[in-house]
Amino acid sequence: MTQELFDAMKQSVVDGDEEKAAELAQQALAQGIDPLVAINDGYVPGISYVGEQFGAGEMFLPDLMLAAEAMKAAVAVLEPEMERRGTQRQMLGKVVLGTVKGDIHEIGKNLVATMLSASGFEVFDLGVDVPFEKFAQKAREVNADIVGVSALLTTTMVGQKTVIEALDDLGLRPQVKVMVGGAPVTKSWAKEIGADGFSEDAMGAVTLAKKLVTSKE
Ligand code: B1M
Repeated sequence: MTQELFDAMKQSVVDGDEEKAAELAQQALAQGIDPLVAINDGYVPGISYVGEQFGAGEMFLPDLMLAAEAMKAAVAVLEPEMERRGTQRQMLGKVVLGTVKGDIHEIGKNLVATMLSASGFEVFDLGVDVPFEKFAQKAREVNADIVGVSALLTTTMVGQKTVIEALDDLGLRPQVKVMVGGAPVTKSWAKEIGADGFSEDAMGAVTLAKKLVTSKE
């Protein structure tokens, strides 16, 4: 039964059907399904499939855009419940987060923001296509504990290194920790650029952020 729902979720993203995607998200909530499980087991397989087809030249940019809109519509329905589940919490730290300059992929970054915020972090989400220095300026302004930089393109992930340099320029390292993520980002890349950590997904980002603030104490 649940698998049928997950299959329909995947299909709604593949079809780029915003309305259906949102309706299925409502159904998942009504059935008491954990919203993050619905995202990971229902919608992510859909967007991953579309990404593969796009990479193989079988689907095109408009398909990718429609799929992304459907996925966003579903996440928008699930987000309040994700936040609600994180209500009994203490403030763990401040995170400045964004997708690096030249890159407009926001779905994964938004999920990371939601999960961090639901887990007790105060998140300053700078959005997408964020200039390198803006991460550093915001970190100084809000006295951030962590700066999180997302990148989905092999051409933009080098910008993660530039953000670290911008933090260095303002004398904010190593006090302000840096975590990086996004589909092409690896542990060895994080190490190479001097980041404090990398995570493959939104839950991992929460675990990592908790570790990073603890290491500061
Ligand atoms: Co783009 N795109 N895209 N795209 N797109 C990819 C990334 C691509 C792999 C598709 C492919 O070719 N197979 C490819 C990149 C190739 C490469 O560089 N290696 C690609 C390309 C080429 C492009 C364009 C250049 C296409 C073109 O115009 N010719 C263009 C670039 C635009 C730009 O940014 N300048 C482009 C545009 C777009 C859309 C606008 C159409 C749309 C984004 C819409 C939006 O975000 N509002 C889009 C989409 C949807 C994708 C795919 C299909 C899906 C991305 C996504 O949302 N995944 C993607 C293929 C793929 O990844 N399978 C693709 C779901 C999301 C939940 O996962 O974002 O990985 P993800 O986030 C995860 C983790 O990575 C991690 O946690 C998240 C949650 O689990 N994570 C972090 C992410 N950030 C983190 C930060 C952290 C920690 C963890 O700490 C700070």
